[in-house]
Amino acid sequence: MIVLFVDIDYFFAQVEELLNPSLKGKPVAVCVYSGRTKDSGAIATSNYLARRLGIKAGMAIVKAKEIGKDVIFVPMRKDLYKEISDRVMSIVSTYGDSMEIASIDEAYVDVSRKARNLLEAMDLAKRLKEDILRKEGLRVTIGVGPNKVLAKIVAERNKPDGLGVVDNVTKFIDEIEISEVPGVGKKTEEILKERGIKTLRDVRELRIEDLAKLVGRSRASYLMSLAFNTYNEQVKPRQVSHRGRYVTLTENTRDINVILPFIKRAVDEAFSKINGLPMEIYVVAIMEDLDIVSKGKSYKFALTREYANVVSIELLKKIIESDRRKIRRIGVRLGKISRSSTLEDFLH
Ligand code: TTP
Ligand code: CA
Repeated sequence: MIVLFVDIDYFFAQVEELLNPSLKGKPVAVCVYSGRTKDSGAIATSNYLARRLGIKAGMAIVKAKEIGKDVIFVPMRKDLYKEISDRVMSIVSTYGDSMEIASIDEAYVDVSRKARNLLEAMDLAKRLKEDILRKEGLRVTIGVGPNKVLAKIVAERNKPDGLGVVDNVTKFIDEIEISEVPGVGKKTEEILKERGIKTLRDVRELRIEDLAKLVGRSRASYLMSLAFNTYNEQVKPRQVSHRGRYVTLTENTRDINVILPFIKRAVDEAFSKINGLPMEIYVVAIMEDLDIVSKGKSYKFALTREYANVVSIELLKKIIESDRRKIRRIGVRLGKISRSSTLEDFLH
């Protein structure tokens, strides 16, 4: 297996820089205001200049303002980041055979069939980085590895604007610190550290029964599988059931201009319900006599909301051309949704 892990650098803050070039070169922090008092709330993320001053995700805004007098504080615009994330994920999805969206700014892509070896995978990753920069103006870090976890760890080590590869797998695994392993919390790390277990090489020296006594059976087998390089969880574009949204028109009609704003609303609302991106879209029309006509389309890549808006109009036109009745309700169904899944899945 060859997996790419793609992680957008200081995501929310980078988007703010992108949209407001005057922020470039200055420390920037994105704030989630709780609204209780003027500055109550926390920092969602910050760019690297602000991080150097000690301003990091999770810090209280009040505290951040104390230590960073010259820092530019901007309010979080989640919908905007979601939209941009969708577009980046759509680009990413074309580079592999399956994609797993892990969070708003992270995804795994299985490139085993697109790249015959690590060198080719590196080349693919390099092109993907350039593609995202050219099309969206954003910098990402990519990790290339023989499984999801190793790809994520090597990406983490190469942030920001980096490209990392696990070429010597055994050596790489030997040197992984427990604190670097995704899905392993502080508590587990402490328990192991107390017993002198710091790296995956140390883990390999243990018997699984003894490790299980310390950290529980599922965590023990997770760590063992990583240490012995048998971890092979697949990149899962887990198909959730179709998600849809229907709206009733103000009058029964066949006039596309009247229907357009309704279908746009249906697409937008269907998208806001899903945690991922669809590869399939259907437009469903409920006719004046309550009969149902639908037209759909499947793709090999994940659709952004914008693209889905365009496709939905095409499909609506097809319905109107193929049927003479007036439409009463219009809906959109999204299918083959690649949903985020986390490494915690392994633990359950
Ligand atoms: P991260 O991937 O943790 O961080 P990042 O993208 O800001 O920085 P980098 O990858 O370069 O280390 O988080 C992704 C986004 O999630 C981040 O831009 C903002 C958001 N986020 C929060 O809203 N609250 C938080 O506590 C964290 C950690 C992130
Ligand atoms: Ca990130």
